[in-house]
Amino acid sequence: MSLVLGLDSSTQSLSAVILDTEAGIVLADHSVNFGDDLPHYNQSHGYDDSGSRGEVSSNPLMWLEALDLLLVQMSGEEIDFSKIEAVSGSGQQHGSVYLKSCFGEKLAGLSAKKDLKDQLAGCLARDRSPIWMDSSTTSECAEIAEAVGGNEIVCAKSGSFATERFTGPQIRKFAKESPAGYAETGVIHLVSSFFASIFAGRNVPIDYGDGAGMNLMNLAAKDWDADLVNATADGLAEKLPPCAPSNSSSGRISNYFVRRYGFSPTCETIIWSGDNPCSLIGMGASTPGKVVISLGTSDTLFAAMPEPKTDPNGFGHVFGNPAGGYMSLICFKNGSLAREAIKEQYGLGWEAFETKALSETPAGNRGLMMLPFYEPEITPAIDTGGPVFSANHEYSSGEAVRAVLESQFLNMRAHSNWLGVSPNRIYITGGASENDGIAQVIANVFGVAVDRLDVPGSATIGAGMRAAHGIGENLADLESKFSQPQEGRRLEPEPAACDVYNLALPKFKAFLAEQSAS
Ligand code: ADP
Ligand code: XUL
Repeated sequence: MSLVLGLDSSTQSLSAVILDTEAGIVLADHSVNFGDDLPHYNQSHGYDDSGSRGEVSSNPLMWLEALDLLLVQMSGEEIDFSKIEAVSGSGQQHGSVYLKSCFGEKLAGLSAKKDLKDQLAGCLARDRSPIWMDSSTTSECAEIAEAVGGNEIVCAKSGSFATERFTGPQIRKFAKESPAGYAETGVIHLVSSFFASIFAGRNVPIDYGDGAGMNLMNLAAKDWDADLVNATADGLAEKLPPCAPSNSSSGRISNYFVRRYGFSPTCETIIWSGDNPCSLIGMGASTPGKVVISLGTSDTLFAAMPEPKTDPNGFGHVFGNPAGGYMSLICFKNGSLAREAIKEQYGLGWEAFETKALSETPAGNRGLMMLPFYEPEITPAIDTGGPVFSANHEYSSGEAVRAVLESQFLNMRAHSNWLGVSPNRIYITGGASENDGIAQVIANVFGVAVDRLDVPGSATIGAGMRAAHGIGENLADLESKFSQPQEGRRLEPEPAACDVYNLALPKFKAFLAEQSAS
């Protein structure tokens, strides 16, 4: 029996699975919800968005407390960590943690008698970690692009235009606004490499998957790009951990986990990656051909790519594929955020939300559309100051549910064209993928069948599979064991509805263009 541990530090929760890779089964599945389980941080969804200029951040101490809490809870369930052979993880992408130079030394000497949070609090050079929802760095993006000769160059080098939520522009903003804090910073980690360092007991590299979401890594060279680094902030080269392939080992697990939780001292740690790259693995989509839509806090659409191909409009991204090569990703910020807003506004549960979408209204919603941009949207980059409805009409709850879903997936279809792929099936994952109403709208808007996998949390499972891959297991074998579609849950496209959406697409685009211009 070969057991591995996969973790996922996402926007709202920290989750863990234990995989038996020989048998192909998930032995344990645990989660700590930041808002519910750690209410003293006052971050009901895992972040603080009270900043006035689009700043969104999380408290890194909350993440550390969540890690100890999760492992305590798992120990309480009599999980025996001593049999785990390897650990890896997944982190929400782009978020950054600013640490003093003492961080590495402190990690090496952690006491198993004290909590991580109490021992590491003194190492933080910044008490906040900006996360992917932050949209406050428009001027920093423009400055970086100008310094290297334009966004086309930033994109050719890094795989993306200079992008507000990406780590480089966030670092630049911190360096400009808090020069003393920036000077005190010895190392800047991503959420993924921060957690990976804690498990390894030392500063570890950033993997190519997550490193590509920083506007700092040169995609072709798979290393920090001197022009981008210099354009971002003075002295940044010394503060970045090295880049490394996603299956790199970072050595044996730190003594902290051996003494406190009973891990074996021979347990290997594999560096972490971003949640979307991990999800690519967990969905069994590491080779080109499968398109995945992840319906989490944000919605993302991604696929493995044989060669890096960039989005001429600047909304899509190219990241490293943890299995080697590249992946594309398009992120829609108002995913579950918008669906939840409609659910709350009309006082619905998810079940009612699902039924209404399916039964009370026809496909096309009799022309009633909306732009569901409760928060400034990433794809396309637009701030409508809240949702915009196409008709001056009081939307019933059924009409509102259908409007939010149809507009979200028409928007996704309109903005994924550049990939040039016509999938014959879409694989969905994330918290909202359980919802048949949502899945059916996706099948109809894209005109292809939609499948779900047999496992919960593709990023967490993908992290576990990456741990096994890191100690030499074959990724294709792991995918054949863990990434199988659920039997009997495929949703086929309904031809009449597909026709309606083919006609609705240009109308949606025109509505969007009209609002973008105003
Ligand atoms: P993240 O990884 O970004 O933290 P998850 O993939 O865990 O997010 O998804 C969480 C989201 O899933 C919640 O914010 C919630 O809105 C949504 N969700 C959960 N259950 C359902 C459901 N039955 N129908 C629609 N959405 C759901
Ligand atoms: C991807 C993105 C989000 C985060 C949060 O670019 O910003 O999907 O990874 O999950």
